[in-house]
Amino acid sequence: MKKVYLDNNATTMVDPKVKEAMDPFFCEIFGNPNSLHDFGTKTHPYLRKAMDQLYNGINARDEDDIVITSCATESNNWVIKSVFFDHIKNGEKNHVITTEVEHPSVLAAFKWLESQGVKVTYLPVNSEGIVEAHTVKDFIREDTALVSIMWANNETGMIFPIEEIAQICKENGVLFHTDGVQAIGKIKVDVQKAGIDYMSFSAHKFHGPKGVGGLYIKAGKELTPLLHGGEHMRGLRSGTLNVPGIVGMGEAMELASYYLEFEAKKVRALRDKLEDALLEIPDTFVVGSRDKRVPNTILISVRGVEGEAMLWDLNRAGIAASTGSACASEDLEANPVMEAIGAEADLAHTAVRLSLSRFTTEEDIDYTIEVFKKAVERLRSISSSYAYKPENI
Ligand code: 7TS
Repeated sequence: MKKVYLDNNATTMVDPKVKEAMDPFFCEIFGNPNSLHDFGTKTHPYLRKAMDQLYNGINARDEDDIVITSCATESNNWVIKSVFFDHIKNGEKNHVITTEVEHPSVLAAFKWLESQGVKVTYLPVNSEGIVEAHTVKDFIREDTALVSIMWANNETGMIFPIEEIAQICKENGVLFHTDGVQAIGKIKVDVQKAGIDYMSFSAHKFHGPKGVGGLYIKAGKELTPLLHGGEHMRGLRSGTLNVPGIVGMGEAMELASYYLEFEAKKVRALRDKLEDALLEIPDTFVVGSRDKRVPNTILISVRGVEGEAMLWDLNRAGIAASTGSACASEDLEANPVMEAIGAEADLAHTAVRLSLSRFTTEEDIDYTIEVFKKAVERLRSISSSYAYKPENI
């Protein structure tokens, strides 16, 4: 059976060139970089190269602006909790701002802050699923310590006006963190031009390995270490360095920058072809205008078709997609982003996310169009709630 992977916003295939670059660091160059003997020091030039690849990839000033973490969940939690310890716990400030559509690793960390008595503003999004920069300005208060807003949304692919938001935060003396996970490798990310203070990223979202990520920290901006120990990463984040992971993430970042122009165009063309074809199906809706989205993502709603049911049909045909809704025992939860944008109740459960990568082929797309259309027909024919209404088109 043909296999088509269209869940690249969840994770990506490791690029074979990345795997090749990582291979020597398991059985040959396996020393601990902190060891004084040759086994340890042999890793140093490779780590230096990886750090160069990383800071160049996001146009940070130098490698001192980057700390390696285990994933974006760690990076997001670190920034949010560190701001709590540095600026809130001591009574200096007591308010933070985020959006309703952040990844759970941001939202859950803010929920924890709320449990500590911190006031959190969850900014509402517009019908396209983004927050306008002026909205951020309206909610900043005297005691606002941090604004955390993602660069691109994982469900919709919508790109937030990061540069404008960063500027507003700067003017108001508020720290600005962005979750850059879904932006890297999809659009140009220039942390200095954008003027952000902190940015989280994760290797497995751009064809690197799982279990390694990073945090950009603008020069002069501090963070309190959450992992204390052997003073690794300039004392900011202790723990023996994940050498294969770091080497792999560096290589993946360099490849992402290299492929960006070509890949983005090719991926965009395939995404648009898929989207055009699926929108030919009556009663289907895609969230957000194309030109404001990263080039690989479609969040599509098919009226009358439960998102999970569609996933099963696609999966049976070898196609991997996803839905933000989780299947609880009896209840099907609505996609939180669909709820945040105020989607009609009968559409909130129907969202299916299709996310492409540079490894997606034209044949993958043709096959997906064929399978998807058949699945809609089948599922609508057995749906008790769906009645074709021409006025809905
Ligand atoms: N931030 C965003 C925007 C994400 O999309 C994800 C993962 C994370 C953080 C967490 O990254 P990790 O490095 O800790 O794994 N997003 C998804 C997703 O959309 N479907 O599955 C995982």
